[in-house]
Amino acid sequence: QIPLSSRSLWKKFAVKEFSEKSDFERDFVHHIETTLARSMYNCDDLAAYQAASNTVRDKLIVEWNETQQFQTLKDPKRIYYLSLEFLMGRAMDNAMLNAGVKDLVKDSLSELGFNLEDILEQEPDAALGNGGLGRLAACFLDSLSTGKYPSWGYGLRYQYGIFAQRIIDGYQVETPDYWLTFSNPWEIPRHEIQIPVDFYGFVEEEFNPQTNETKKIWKGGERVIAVAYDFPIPGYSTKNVNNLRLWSAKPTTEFDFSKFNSGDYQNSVRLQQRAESITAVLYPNDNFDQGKELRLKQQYFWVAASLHDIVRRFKKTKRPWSEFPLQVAIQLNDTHPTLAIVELQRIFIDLEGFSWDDAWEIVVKTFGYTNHTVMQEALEKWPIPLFERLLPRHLEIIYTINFFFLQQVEKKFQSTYSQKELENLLSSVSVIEEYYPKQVRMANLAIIGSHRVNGVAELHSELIKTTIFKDFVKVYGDKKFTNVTNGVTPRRWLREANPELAELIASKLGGYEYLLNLNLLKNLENYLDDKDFKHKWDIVKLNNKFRLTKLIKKLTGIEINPTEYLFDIQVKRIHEYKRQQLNIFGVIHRYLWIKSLSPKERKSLVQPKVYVFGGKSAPGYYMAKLIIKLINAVGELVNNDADAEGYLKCIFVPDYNVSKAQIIIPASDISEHISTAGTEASGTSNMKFVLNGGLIIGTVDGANVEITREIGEDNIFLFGNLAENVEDIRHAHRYAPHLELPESLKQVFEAIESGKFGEGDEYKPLLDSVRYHKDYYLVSDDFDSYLQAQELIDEAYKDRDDWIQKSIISVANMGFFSSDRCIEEYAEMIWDVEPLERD
Ligand code: GP0
Repeated sequence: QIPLSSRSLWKKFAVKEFSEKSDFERDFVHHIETTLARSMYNCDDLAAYQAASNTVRDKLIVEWNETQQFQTLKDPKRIYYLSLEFLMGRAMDNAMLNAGVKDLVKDSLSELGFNLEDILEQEPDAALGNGGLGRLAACFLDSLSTGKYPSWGYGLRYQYGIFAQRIIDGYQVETPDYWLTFSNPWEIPRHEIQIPVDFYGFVEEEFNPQTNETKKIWKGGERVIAVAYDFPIPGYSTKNVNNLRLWSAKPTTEFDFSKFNSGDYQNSVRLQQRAESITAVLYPNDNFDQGKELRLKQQYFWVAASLHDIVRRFKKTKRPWSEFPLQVAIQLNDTHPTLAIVELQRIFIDLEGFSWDDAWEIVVKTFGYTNHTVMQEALEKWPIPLFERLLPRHLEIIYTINFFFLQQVEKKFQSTYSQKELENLLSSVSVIEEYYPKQVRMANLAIIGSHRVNGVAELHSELIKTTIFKDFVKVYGDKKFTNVTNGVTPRRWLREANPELAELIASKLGGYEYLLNLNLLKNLENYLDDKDFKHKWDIVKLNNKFRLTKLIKKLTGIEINPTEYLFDIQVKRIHEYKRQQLNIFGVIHRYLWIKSLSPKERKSLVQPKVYVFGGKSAPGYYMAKLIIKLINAVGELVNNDADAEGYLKCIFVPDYNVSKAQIIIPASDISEHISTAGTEASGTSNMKFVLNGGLIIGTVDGANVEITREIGEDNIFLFGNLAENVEDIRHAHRYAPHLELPESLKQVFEAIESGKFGEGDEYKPLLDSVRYHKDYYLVSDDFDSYLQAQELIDEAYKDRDDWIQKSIISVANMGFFSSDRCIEEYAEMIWDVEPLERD
């Protein structure tokens, strides 16, 4: 506590944010000369980036401090968003735009001899996520800050984010993404916030003679320290700056000599170093559970530190425990943080002395769980032996949770169900899977421990109720299950990614207010007959194509003249269910067709197209890697074939990430969202593409359904079997001796096997998965329908005026897909929190 007499001095010297060019320039030079110990004679773009970002960061931190102080004073209910992934991308441009100082910084830097756009290129992506799930978390943080919701994100500060992808001879090669080489101005290390986290050990019973009760006490065997790193999250057009707290694992400083009594110094150092490995690397799997011990360690480490922090913050307010769920809402982003349910119950009963029932009531009111997939292979399960070794006390608590839950189920159904039916129900909803080995089912635990479960698009939320979680609907009724359709932040995905389009829109809508109320886009429909506007709309798209072709040239050496081509783009993680194989088979089909035409026919029949692919495969996902190889091999042939010159290009953009997405997405005429119906929970890039004036070809899946409803079915190219028929078709495949392929696909397979794309045999597993292995993803069933939709696209693109019209109508009706709307829905239906206006 600073004595009152000193405070005026503090106030006098309180940091003021820069608000004029000269302030920025002064602070910039200050950072160059002190923070970086450089000078004007020794200042490259990297140094300039660091000084500029430190200057912008200073501004953020002033507001961040005030926001946090204000929230501490008001003590509102807070939202805690627990996510193992935050796919943030770059921070600098976003921070300037949100604070409204980009022009000022640009001019200042130019006066100082630098070009802002070059400086921004110096920043590495913060790529602490795999794909949709992690990027959704990042969009949510932006909307939480913008909407002034008191909220914290909690995650892990991996030293290595998602690997960088290189393409060598057509194959994906992974290289480590050490993103912290240069000090990171966007994080504030809180070395003083150190939270001990224990693992292993055993459970002891302690008898209390006063109460005559025995208490269970967990004595952990290995201790690791969680150190906090804080990332300020600025809102748009507000001084509200929330916090993202990421934990980093450090060794304890207390040295347990008893463990190392042999005097083996080298080994004891090695043991200490092991602590750091917990937060070393992000697991590079998307929609897939690998079940590795280190991953479970990551999960507990993160959950334990975060809950400790949350409980400590609550205790400081001196409120009664019964108010905990009135002050704290914790959202579980997928099942990864499900241990939080168990940890909170443990804190209440083992450490705070609650009764089981009192504790459990609070726990369930506190948590909400978001499901992101119905894919079986993504559902997390942990083998009991592993669990028991790593977290013995937590396993006991899980058993007790399960015991009371199953008892309740039994009571509810014993009079109406037969013995057999009851047994089936119990074994399906049980947290424990009674198989070899026995496993803990994290989704079941998450459902039982949360007051609300949500899917991420309407179709998906219906599917979870009728498939993977249908037995829980029997137990709870369907009120516990709800939908919050995903969204994206228009600040990053329109204004930052597509400044020209954002500005054109602003010129018609009277400013940038629409970035805060995306439904205002609707007014664009007033300009459907405005020739000048439509022309400008077209030019913006062309300019964005130029931007993309420049990037393609830089990354692949391939030159493309954007004025000639329709741009067809599929960028997302490579996955059989997302069906990049369907797309590349379609490209091959088109290539064969072009080859079969005379030059004259080509000229009159072929719509020139460039197909752009991008995305990473999990390092161990053989089939996905084969798809990448095929795409690159097709590109190699097609891009060098004189017959196809001017008609067809096929590009694989290496190392797809957030900052590349910001260049790729605004350039599309068509983007592909073609997952087997019922498999893609939502998809979010579909929203980004349409928001940027691209049309889409897609299946009736995920959020495509709602996009269609909003923009109208004339403005989207749908194809393929419906989700409701997929199971029957799969069933038929299972019992067919071999699949009858459509003629079109047969030709494609023959071309592949003939060795056109290198060794024909190489792709056998990919072709066989369709031909002989039951075509689980319905590639053969949807292929002709897909080709037809592509033909419709070619046809529609000929009427350019109508195409532009479709594009404008689509953008005008995308208001619903702002992540601001998602956050409002969560706030109202799940969290029961209100924004807190800073006065
Ligand atoms: C779902 F289960 N998603 C998972 C996962 O492990 N990783 C992941 O990114 C995605 C879904 O596939 C999605 O449909 C969805 O939109 C996103 O989570 C956010 O809900 C793809 O974008």
